[in-house]
Amino acid sequence: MTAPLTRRMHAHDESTSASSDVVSGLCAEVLQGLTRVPKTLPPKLFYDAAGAALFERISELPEYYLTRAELEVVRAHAGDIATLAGEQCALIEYGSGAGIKVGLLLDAFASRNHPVAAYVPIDISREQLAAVASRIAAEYPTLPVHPVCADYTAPLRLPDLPQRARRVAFFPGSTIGNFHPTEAAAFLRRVRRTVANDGVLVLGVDRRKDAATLDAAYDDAAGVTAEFNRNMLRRLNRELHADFDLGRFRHLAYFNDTASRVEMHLVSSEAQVVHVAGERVAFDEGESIWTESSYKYDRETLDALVTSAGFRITRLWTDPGERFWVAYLDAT
Ligand code: AVI
Repeated sequence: MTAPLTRRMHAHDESTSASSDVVSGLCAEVLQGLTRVPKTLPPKLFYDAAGAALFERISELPEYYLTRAELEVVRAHAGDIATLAGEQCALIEYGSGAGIKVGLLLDAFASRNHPVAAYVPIDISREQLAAVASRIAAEYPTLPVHPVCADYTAPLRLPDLPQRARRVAFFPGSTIGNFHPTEAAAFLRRVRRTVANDGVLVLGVDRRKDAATLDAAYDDAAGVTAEFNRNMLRRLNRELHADFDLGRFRHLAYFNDTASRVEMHLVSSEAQVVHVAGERVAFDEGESIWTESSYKYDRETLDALVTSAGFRITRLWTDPGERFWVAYLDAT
């Protein structure tokens, strides 16, 4: 008989234990970023409920190839991943989002008769996490699901997992690209400690390519990415009592070839003063808030990154258009 969801899903919430600390921590981080030169805001602020919905729309845009390209690779190679990883894996997904790709992996494990010992989705968006966890628990009735609501850019504690289970981390979507290289290495080292010596990381990585393709992917004709970017200010207005006038900030996205990253900014169209949590923040005309970087990797930079974190590339798969990689990394 199927265990009830409440028994199979042990929600582990890293963010409710001290929610006022979380808000004041966020406030301090925002104010620190807005008083820096250049001004910055952390990309994790994108993902309130409206931002998560806008990101879903982005992933369907004709210009935003990343999600489709990665899906092509996962569809083609989920079976290889399940074969390489073997039986009794605990699947830990960083940033579970809508949970489509992990479904392909779980199906591949099931079709090889490789039971999965546990599924641990980790996400900062509580609504999305709850939706994914209950959908996966309903679709895979024998699978123990342990959702963790947390900001995985910081160290976090995972629920206890079966001792014998091989830990397979899954970090899709090229979210690794949203970390600056030193932060990416530090994050991967934490993943490496989590998966331990016989562990695995399946990593989605966007490949370096021509600037025109990248510029279009982050500045779509329908303006959805611009809306996604500006939504961050809407969130600050609501949650930190800010008074940003969204009409006075323009979306800017471009490929910085030297740094191999797409940068997203919100540019102040005029000199203005904004208040955030009671503090005064002055902008010059044309001054920007740097909201996101999306690093694009080639083979050499990817190799250097994963090696520095204690992994090696065992398999590297790409889509037919050679735009995106899914890397199967073993712990060394
Ligand atoms: C989530 N992350 C990998 C996306 C990216 O492509 O960097 C976020 C995004 N930003 C603008 N469009 C999509």
